[in-house]
Amino acid sequence: RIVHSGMPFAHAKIGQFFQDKPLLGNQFSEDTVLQSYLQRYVPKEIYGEISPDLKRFGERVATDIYDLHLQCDKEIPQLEQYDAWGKRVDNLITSPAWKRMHDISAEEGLIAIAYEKKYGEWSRLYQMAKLYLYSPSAGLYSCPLAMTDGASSIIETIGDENPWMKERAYIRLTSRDPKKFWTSGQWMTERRGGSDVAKGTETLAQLQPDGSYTLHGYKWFSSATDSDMTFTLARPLDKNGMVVDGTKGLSLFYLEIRNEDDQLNNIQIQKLKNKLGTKQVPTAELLLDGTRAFKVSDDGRGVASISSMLTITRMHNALSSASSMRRIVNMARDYSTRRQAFGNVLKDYPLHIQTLARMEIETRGATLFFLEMTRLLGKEDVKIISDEEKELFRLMTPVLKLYTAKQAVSVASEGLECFGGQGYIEDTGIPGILRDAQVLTIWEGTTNILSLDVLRAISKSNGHALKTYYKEIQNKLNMIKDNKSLEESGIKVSNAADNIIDFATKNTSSLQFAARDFAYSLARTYMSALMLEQATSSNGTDQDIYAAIRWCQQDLCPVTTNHKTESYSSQTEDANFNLVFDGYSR
Ligand code: UCC
Ligand code: FAD
Repeated sequence: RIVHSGMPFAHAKIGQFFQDKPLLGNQFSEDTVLQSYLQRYVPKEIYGEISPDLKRFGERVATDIYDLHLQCDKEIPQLEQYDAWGKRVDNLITSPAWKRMHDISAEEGLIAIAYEKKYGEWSRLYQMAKLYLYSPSAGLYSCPLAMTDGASSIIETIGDENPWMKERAYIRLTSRDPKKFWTSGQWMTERRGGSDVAKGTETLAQLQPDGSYTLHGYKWFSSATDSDMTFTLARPLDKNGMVVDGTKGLSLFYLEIRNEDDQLNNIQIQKLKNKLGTKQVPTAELLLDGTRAFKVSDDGRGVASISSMLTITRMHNALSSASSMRRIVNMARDYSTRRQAFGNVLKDYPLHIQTLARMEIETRGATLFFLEMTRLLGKEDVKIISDEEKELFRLMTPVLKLYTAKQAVSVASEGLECFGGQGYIEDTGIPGILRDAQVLTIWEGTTNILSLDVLRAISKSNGHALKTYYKEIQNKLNMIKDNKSLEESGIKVSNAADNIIDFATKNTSSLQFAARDFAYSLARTYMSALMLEQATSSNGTDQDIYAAIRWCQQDLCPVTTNHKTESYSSQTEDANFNLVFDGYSR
């Protein structure tokens, strides 16, 4: 029996109990995996210089920048197509918070750090670590930043043949001055297709007497349409008005969105997309109606030339996946100390903590994978990467992107449930984490397309990339040799690596059909090795050991497991087809 002193709802009308909201701590100081990895690799004196900045920024992303993030969620972009007098104006209206994110990105050097190269090969890790902290508080400004980083990388690669691009765009894309800082778009997708760009691209490029081109086409998805410039693909018309079909007809073009007089460069913003998530980003359909552009690749080298941008944006995708997992786990962990049910705080229920622990393991795996790839990218940036490391990086970038994106959706969904009904309520900021995670599997290449890209990387290296992969796993396993508690896990990983090679060697004809399971196998096995390496490193903790063992307990090589039941045979293909189309009558 409870004795009431007065009637609780009579006075306050809304009752007396208010649930404490989850609080964010310093996102760098609380991230033991990030700190530990950086300490493991970054030379001491450099770590001593960058860690105070990361710590300061770790606080900002939990305070003033997080407030802006929530504001971006609320004040989504609008398009004013006509003025009151019927004139077409295509005025894109973005929130003050979104604009502030632009300035913060410059001031914090979120692109600049990687290109100033003050810390040599470690500059990239520093930049990506900072972006990882920023991403879940960025109001999706992480999207234009990814493309800006990719554009800077293209200019670095092909800038010597186009020095004007360095003088005009590169210095702005990599600037720390908000007034100068430019962002870039990346327009590849057209109505006919975003995966099959070679067949999908209808945009035509007409050569002009001054050597520039005018573009005529329709770009179906343009994220962050408020950018200053973009790279895009188009088919140059020859003297007879003919174009070359397929990938060999595509060239890479540079264009600026606005002319010197601030008018759109013969671009019409047809509409803003009505999306499931990423609502903060002004994603539009664009009509290019004589847009002035410059060809910056050789004829027919469009896709190959934009691929360095794809590599960078896919790395950003992975950092967003890992960091969104980290964020929801951190929030759910804090909430578990504040929310009571059945007389106890949630953290006292082992079943609830088991749920959080599983999310934590996924997050750790994703974070280590992303950091390791970033370390290789840093070496590539300063041209000290070995051929084998380069091969590994090429092979594993699509694997990293596809696997972490899927993890992010699953962890975000589980994380949302940790808040019960409140997880479903928009103004907590939590549902957005799930909605924004879903896109990570789609843009920058869907799961299947990236699985096929993995096979492209293997065949381009004549299979050598797989040998390098295998060697790398063995190298990492060598480090855990003397550790008894990890012995069993090590054997499992070693067997999984053997099975991967065995499958690839014996089943060349079914590799396409098995591509997704194959990519998952590469991911899980590699992540196992990374987690074991972390666990046995000099700063590995009991938690690292436990996480590694737990990670290795899952099916590391689904391609072998599924091969036993599905066999990736033509019979399975037929059976799948008949199953899916059972009852389909059109
Ligand atoms: O979605 C987009 C922006 C979203 C907003 C930014 C978010 C960033 C994250 C932020 C997080 C918050 S932009 C659209 C992205 N679109 C895609 O990712 C396209 C997906 N489709 C593919 O990836 C396909 O595999 C294609 C388009 C690459 C296939 O093209 P092709 O032309 O049919 O393929 P080919 O003929 O095999 O390749 C043509 C050339 C070859 O070079 P060469 O001729 O030297 O042999 C390939 O080796 O391109 C090379 N290549 C690559 N090189 C193809 N892919 C790659 C690669 N990944 N790396 C290196
Ligand atoms: P499709 O190619 O039609 O694919 C449909 C399905 O078929 C997918 O599941 C795919 O995996 C599968 N599939 C296709 N081919 C195969 C195959 N050979 N084998 C097995 N499965 C296959 N693009 C830009 O260029 N710039 C942008 O700024 C941009 N921003 C975006 C923002 C958002 C919010 C979204 C959602 C998309 C954006 N995109 C952008 C487009 C995005 O990159 C494409 O949607 C994506 O690459 C997929 O292309 P698609 O939509 O044509 O799908």
